[in-house]
Amino acid sequence: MAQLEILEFPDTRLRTVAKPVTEVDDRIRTLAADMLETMYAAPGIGLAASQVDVHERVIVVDVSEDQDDPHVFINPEYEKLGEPIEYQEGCLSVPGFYEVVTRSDKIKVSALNTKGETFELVAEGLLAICIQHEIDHLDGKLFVDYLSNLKRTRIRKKLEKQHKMAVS
Ligand code: QAP
Ligand code: CO
Repeated sequence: MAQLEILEFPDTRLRTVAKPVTEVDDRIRTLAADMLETMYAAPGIGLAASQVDVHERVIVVDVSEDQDDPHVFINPEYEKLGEPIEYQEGCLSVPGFYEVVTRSDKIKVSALNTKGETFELVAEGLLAICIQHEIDHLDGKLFVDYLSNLKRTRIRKKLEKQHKMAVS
């Protein structure tokens, strides 16, 4: 197991559209395990492969209180079932910033598990929100894209300044 480095906004690599996984093999299982380790260490509730500079369609999520309910979704797709809900989101790639985003409060997800089997899951509440946030990453999209240009620019400038401070 290994902890992976997380890319931070406005890194343009976060804009890469991830490719479908063609075979769920040990390489993908190791990636998922390393992503879970990285997410738990942060700590966070969700992480997409895009955030660790691997542009393949894998996400991990655990919204449980005790961080003991890991979910891995490979090639995930979803259908909206519920009502729009507003929730204050954060992101490991946008550290220190939290803003309200509107998403569906219920979704039906289909994906492959780490054995390469197809499964379906109806997710509600925070789990549904988090899965939608992570699938956005696979499409090169970040929660800051839903904010006003003014808010997004402010966040970008603050993070760019921090990144400059960190290397100098
Ligand atoms: C996505 O985000 C999410 O700013 C997962 O300093 C979050 O795990 C979906 C984190 C909220 C829905 C609702 C953020 C950790 C973790 C930070 C995360 C930070 C340290 C974010
Ligand atoms: Co995120």
